[in-house]
Amino acid sequence: MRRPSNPVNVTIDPDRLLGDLRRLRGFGACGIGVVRQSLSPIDVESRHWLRSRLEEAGLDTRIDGLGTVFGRSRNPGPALLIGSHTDTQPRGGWLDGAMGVIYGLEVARSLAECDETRHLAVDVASWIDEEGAFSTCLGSLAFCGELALTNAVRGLTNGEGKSLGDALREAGLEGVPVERCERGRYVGYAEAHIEQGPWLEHQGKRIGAVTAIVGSRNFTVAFEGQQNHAGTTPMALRRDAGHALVELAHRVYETFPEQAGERSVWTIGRIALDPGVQSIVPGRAEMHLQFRDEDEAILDRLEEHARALVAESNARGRAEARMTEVGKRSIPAAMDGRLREHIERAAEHHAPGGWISMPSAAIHDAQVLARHLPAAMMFVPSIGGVSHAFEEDTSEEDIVLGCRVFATAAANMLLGRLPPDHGPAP
Ligand code: HGY
Ligand code: MN
Ligand code: MN
Repeated sequence: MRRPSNPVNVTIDPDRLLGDLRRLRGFGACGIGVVRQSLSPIDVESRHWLRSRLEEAGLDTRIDGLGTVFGRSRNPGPALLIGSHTDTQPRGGWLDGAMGVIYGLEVARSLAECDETRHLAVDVASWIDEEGAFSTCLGSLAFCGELALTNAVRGLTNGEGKSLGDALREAGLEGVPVERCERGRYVGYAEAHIEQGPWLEHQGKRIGAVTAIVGSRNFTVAFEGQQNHAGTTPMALRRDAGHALVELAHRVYETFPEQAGERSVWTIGRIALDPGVQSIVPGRAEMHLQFRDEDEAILDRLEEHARALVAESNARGRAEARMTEVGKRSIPAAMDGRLREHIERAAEHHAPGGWISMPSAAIHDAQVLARHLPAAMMFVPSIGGVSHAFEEDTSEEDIVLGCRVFATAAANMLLGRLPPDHGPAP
């Protein structure tokens, strides 16, 4: 579907953009990948660097009481809020989140350098802990007033067992106010991100205008059997927690397809056997089950089915299984049709016919902001569809093209100018 292009075109500085992306990659570089989990010393260091770059771009900056980095335009609103995250998975790629934050920095600079857009207000945010070292989308949830820094939240721990409270104290952020969304300041929120999947590359497209973002639910299933001798305990007498876990995992993969939607996904991302040694029948076991879909009704159906499989496991009597939801579930969100149309028009302007509208199978801060502001997302291709892995990458040409499209779309979102033929959003 072709759309006429946008009335305003913005010039970015590709070398400056790539230079900042490469510099950010250096904070926690691990071979070709990046390890920069929320509030780790290297993450805090990178936040201070990012703050300095936002300062140099002429924005009023701060790092808030959770670690989110903000750059606020000195121009009067209404503003466009551009954000993403710079924290990574335990073994992450150099672009997941980071690209969208540096796009925001580059858009703020580029609009300020153009006579036709210098009066426009762009605020930039790097949300803390989108990747959930402590709690997924921690910074955007707090900004939107959906999460407060209570003692329970301070007590959340990361993979090393460090509490959020201790991490904030070590980062020098204890007692610093947590920023909240200023009512009436924003025309909307826009986030650019790598696709992290194969669809753009498979279809030979270079830009994705996101229609909706999936929801995600996370559970642990804990199994309580009886630890025993691996040699002397007859098979018929065992209460092998590991056996019960493997059986349930098999039933998930065997039966989920009949309950799932067309784009549902499910993952058993972690399995632990206790004590995990070869001559002991595991008395305890735990597995982590996550599933995602755009439709809450399908997520409900998958959850109900998973609970039925747990009941079925318990009926086998091998070990007692308990399914518990962990973390805050991510709720599916539709993106704003008018903002999305600005992305589609900008894509048509810079890459005629080289774009598609598509859903996001990854979780993003944009689905939190979408509950409070009109929100839009734009994707660039991931090479081989790989992400959440050191090998994650996108060609420099696609990174630069994506920023051109995003900057043009951002300017037009602020100008609120859709060409006269703007019909209702599809
Ligand atoms: O899991 C996700 O979808 C996101 O990349 N954290
Ligand atoms: Mn991620
Ligand atoms: Mn991300």
